[in-house]
Amino acid sequence: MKRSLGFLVALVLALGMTLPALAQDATPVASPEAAPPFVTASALGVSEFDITVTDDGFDLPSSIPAGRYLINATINTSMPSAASFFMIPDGMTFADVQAAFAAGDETGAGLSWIYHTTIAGGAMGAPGTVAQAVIDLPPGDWVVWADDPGSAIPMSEVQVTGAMPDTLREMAPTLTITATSNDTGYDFAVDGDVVAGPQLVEFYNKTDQPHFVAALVSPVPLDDEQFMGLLMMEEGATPLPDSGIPSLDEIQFSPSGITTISAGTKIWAVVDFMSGHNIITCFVTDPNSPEMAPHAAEGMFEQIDVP
Ligand SMILES: [Cu+2]
Repeated sequence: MKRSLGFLVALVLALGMTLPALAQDATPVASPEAAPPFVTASALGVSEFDITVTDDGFDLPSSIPAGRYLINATINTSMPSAASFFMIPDGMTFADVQAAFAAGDETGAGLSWIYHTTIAGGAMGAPGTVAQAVIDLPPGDWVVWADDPGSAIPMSEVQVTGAMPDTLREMAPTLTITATSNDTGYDFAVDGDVVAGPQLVEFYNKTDQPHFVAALVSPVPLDDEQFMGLLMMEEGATPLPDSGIPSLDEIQFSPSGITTISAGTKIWAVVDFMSGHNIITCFVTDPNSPEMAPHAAEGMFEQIDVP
């Protein structure tokens, strides 16, 4: 069991923190038809800016006034991807950040600063879609990246200028997901009804570590023990017939979800849920766990049946 978990951790570190990377080996998800954006800046009462993501980089303004923004991220990459923001920590430069990721330290030691800097998050989605999220950008030097340490997409530097407005427009999400702490690690609390298709989801990180929300869809309902069994399974292994656990290639990894955000942060993301037996989870490594376990292995997952 230990060996399997170790394997999963190694896999997650090798492929990065987010599921779009894992999705390359999973059942392909049908490309959604290009749909009009689900929310508009005028309806939300916030400013907006556009980002285009390709395999070659991010196209966006190099300087942005501080504030709460709707970001419209056109995903023109070959794989599901994201455009997400984190602040360059004090004492580091953009070049230092690039060097830290390029070093690809498998222990994660060279990236420990990412646990302490402000991660505002961003929008993620499938190629050919416009991913949307509302984020807060206080002033500072920021990096836009694919929310994935293993991504080959070059990061960009963005200056956020001025000061945050005194008042920020309230959002009206139909679903709230809260990251919480408990004795064994982290968990999700889900408030509201999840529907198939796009919806505005508030994600509030009320813990002391960064988290994301990834959605997996299983062909059969899984209880907590079965999901843990799935997590521990070695790649290519066949689940025992009476375990009720599907094989990994029967699990669909949704290209839609919520990017990583730092402790204390809120984001409002348009999440396009697939119907079926969803499990939301987070694979960010817990550096305080003895085996560098991902939060999922500490119980950070929640079953949601979407009609
Ligand atoms: Cu997490």
